[in-house]
Amino acid sequence: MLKIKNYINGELLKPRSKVWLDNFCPANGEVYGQTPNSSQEDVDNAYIAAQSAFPSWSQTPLEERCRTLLKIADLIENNIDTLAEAESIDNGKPITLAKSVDIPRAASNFRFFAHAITQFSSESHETVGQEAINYTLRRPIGVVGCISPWNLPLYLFTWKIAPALAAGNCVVAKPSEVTPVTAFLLSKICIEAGLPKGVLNIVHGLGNTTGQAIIEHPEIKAISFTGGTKTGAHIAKTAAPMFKKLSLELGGKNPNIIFADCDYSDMLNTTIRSSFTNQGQICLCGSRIFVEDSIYEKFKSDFIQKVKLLRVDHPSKDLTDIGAIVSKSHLEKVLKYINNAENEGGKILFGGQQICVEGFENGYYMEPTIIEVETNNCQINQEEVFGPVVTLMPFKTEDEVLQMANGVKYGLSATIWTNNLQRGIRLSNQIQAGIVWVNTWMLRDLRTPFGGVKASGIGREGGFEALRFFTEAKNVCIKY
Ligand code: TXE
Repeated sequence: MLKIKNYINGELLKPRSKVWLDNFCPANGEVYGQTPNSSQEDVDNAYIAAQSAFPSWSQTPLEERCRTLLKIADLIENNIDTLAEAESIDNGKPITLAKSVDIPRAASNFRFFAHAITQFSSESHETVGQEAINYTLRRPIGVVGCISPWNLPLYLFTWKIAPALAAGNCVVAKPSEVTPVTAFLLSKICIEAGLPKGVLNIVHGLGNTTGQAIIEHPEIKAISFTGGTKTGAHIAKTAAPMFKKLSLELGGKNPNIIFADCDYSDMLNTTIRSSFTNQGQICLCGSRIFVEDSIYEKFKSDFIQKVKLLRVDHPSKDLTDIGAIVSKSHLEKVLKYINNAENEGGKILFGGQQICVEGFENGYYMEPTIIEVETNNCQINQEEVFGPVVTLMPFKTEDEVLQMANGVKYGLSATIWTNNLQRGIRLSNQIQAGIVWVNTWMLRDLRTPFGGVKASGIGREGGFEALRFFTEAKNVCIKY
């Protein structure tokens, strides 16, 4: 049985706590590994290692830092098959997705930030009339904490770690206890790449034990977190009295707004992806679909036809479109939302049920689900379900759809389908979201700011935004 270890001070260690958690495979419901539930002592040890590594790592010439991070990227790529298989087994996502998206992106994260740090610069200001010049130093913070979720395990873990390390920080990181395996494999890769000991430390465990110890640690000066909004609020409350820097990427309830003048087939194919990729467990999924009434009935029928063709099956099969939901408790949560939606007057147009996949009867499978709703003010349109579930609703005017798009507590992303450029720009300007896609979805350029407004979080990741987060600005003023 796979036994995961912490990565502290360059070594793979059992938890001091001696407490282990079972690791379930969502595709068959079986326990196939154990992961540490690390205690405060383990986190303290990780901190001490990071703190001792900091003076040297923060002073390492950029070229050398860059070279080490590029080596990690290369090793991720060289191990793509192993990592993709591990991710698929641990998370339930189709292996084809892990191989084409998750793992390549993890390598890109390291490669991108390895280069970005060599191009990062700060400002200088001449104070005219006072004979003074100011310049800004961008210094690494010290030891920072990175906490990531289970939906895109290695992808999001590295999205935080890579900029933190590139900027010269040392890191105490915790992946989700639900999907710890690729983070463990990354520890081995870091050892092979020759990352100096203590620069990155990975501690495994539950949110309320290991995670809590990280956010409460008085010397871990910044926390980059992706996960649920409730957890984000708890982290903010805990960290505020210690004045920690926070970057919180939280939930979403994103609108997918479809106008009659769009490129219909592109919209239809992309809407299948934006609804159900990764079993709908991506914070960017467009879970509220609003369709202009003149094409509503046509869209409804075409969309149902296409969704019927999606194959729910074991994640290891090449033809699987929808794999297993990440955990039993999450599957139950998603099914409960569907049940409540029906009780609230939602009409299930397709799906809604748990599925039994032959040979894997204890796996956590469910049908892709389409629910027609009559109002945006219902639970299924207001709360993040985070599963293969979308709602449909017609709209008549731009104003009406804008009200509904903004009529939720979240503000992560939005998609607009129209060939009317003015309308696309007008709506993009008014939608309350950190990211707006017009005529596409999840097209990512790693240089762009990534994050949300309202209950979707604070701060931005990506590009120089991430490097700014992981550094402190210091102004030096010289009178000459
Ligand atoms: O997330 P948690 P959960 C949403 C989605 C999902 C809901 C809950 O709606 O249904 O959140 O999912 C760590 N101190 N998203 O409960 O708990 C935890 O161990 C420090 C959206 O799985 O927020 C894990 O590593 N850390 C999302 C990480 O937080 C703590 C992705 C995320 O887990 C902690 C995932 C604590 N007290 C879920 N408690 C997105 N934005 O993409 C938990 N953690």
